[in-house]
Amino acid sequence: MSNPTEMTTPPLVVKVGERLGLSWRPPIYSQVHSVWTRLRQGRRNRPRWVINLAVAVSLKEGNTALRKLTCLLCVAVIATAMQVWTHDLPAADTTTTKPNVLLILADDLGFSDLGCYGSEIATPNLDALAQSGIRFTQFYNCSRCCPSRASLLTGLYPHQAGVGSMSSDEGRPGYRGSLQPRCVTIAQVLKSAGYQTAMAGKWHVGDRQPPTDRGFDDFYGFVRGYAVDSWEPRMMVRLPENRPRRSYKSGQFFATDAITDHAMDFLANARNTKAPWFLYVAYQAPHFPLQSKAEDMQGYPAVYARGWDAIRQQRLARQKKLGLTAADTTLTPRGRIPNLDVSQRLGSRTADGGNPPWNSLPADRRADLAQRMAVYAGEVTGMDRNIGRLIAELRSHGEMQNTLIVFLSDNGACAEWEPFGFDLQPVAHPTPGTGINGGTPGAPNILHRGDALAGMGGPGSLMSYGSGWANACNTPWRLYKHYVHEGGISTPLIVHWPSGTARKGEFDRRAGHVIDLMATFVEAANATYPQTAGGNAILPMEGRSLLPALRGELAPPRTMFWEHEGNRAVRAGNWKLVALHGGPWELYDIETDRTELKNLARQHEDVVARLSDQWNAWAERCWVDRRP
Ligand SMILES: [Ca+2]
Repeated sequence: MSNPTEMTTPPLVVKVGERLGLSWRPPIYSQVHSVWTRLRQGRRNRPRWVINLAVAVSLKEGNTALRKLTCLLCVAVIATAMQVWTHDLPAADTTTTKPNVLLILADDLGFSDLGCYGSEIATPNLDALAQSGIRFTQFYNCSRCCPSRASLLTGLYPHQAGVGSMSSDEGRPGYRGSLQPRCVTIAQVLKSAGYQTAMAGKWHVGDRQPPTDRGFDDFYGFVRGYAVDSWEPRMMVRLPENRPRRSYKSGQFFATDAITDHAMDFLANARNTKAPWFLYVAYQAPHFPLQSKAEDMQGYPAVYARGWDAIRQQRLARQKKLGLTAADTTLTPRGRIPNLDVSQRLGSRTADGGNPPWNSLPADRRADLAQRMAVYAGEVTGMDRNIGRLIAELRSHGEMQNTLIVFLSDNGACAEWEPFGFDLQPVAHPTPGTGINGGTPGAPNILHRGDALAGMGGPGSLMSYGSGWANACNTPWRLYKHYVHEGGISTPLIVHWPSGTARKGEFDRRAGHVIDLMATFVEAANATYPQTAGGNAILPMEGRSLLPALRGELAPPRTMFWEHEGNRAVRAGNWKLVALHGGPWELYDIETDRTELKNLARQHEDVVARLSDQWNAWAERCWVDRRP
């Protein structure tokens, strides 16, 4: 709390001073303000909060019993005095005490793609957020765009929400391809608690039910399809229709920038209402087609000329230095090629079925692949640049202190489908609100040479980067998006909320899941999660609030489950039981072997039996297919 201008709600003494034209604030203003805000926010939790503060103060000041007692008494006296003081104020104004909520979702961003998670990619704004917030080391998504988004928006497992697979209706209750009447979104719940709600970016949880039918007051982005051409403005739609939207001159549109432009417009609208706001910014970056502004990818081609083997080693070394991963963590072997048929057709197939050693590739192939990764990195830097714009906007309005910011990715880096990547054709006649939705396994690969290299990632260039680079972006874990091994479901998670936590720059090592975001926001907003909505019974939320982590409380053991495309897993304490579609159960001790290299299934058959029973019971309860 170094910047007093970030305060949201001045105490009376400051208000009076401001009325008199005085800008001076007492040195302890920040601390007093924090105490005051928390007391007004959390009347229900006040006793526990006061005790927590007393303990925190006493630990900071020393260990003697006398000091602890003194601090305890002091805090009790101050808290009692402030309680009396606040009791005399008008009823708590929810428009100022509830936190704003900014949820930022990246698309297909790997576990190690941020600087603060070990990357060489420049992400200074997210790194700064991490430095004054908390990074989670074991936070999980649902390994694919649609299931992760359905789960994080509803607080349910994807199949409970109706989106166990993609956005097509497969008929079965867990695989309807859209959010079902038995769930509500975070936007719906926070709206019922007085929030203004808005979304910008990628929806992908139901083609026929846009965000504005699910609690969002405003929307800009695309409802259908997995991605847009970032250089093509005609794919974006504004909802409700006829609301104001920005127009861009020819050549001025870039999707990540435009999503941010509209997100900032929505914030301006929300501020006019004086209500707290919930903003969901779902960037499509860095999902393919990989595209980047030239300014964002400067210097990257030379970096990636080193190749994926060197980058993997460098990232792991940085992760160890940061304290993100254990010092004895070993790098997994090069990842396997997901689709050997495509690999055979494109000429990338290897004898062992794994990604090839970088140095085994011809020079022209290395130049093409280095440029693909440079564009990807530029797209990540461009997203970070735009997050910096959002943060600057919050700061300029004094909203940083009491805005709960959460950043994460919806799945691990994307290996579709082999090491060389593919090249799509631009959509000639876009439909507003509809992005690209075509299949990709049949797409060709173009080997760019000479002058063509410089055009990669620019207008008309719609490419992916393949399994070799995806492997590097998930360093040091195994496998990729689609799979439920650690490389598929592990995401960076940054939580930033100065009014809500004293922890700064720390790692939190508890296991968490995107189902936790609903519970987190419900608690932070003092909202009520409904039992019914629109005449439909609503399933109880499955997750746990992350606020105990912000308060520094220990996490009790928990069990979490996954299924996607027949890949399945259960995490119970430190045990993880995981299987590929059609494959046998593998058992890992995540505490000592998060790289999933030492399969303990044979040594612990009892654990395998117990956890597989739990997985089957979960599958039965949550409409999950039990495929062989
Ligand atoms: Ca995704």
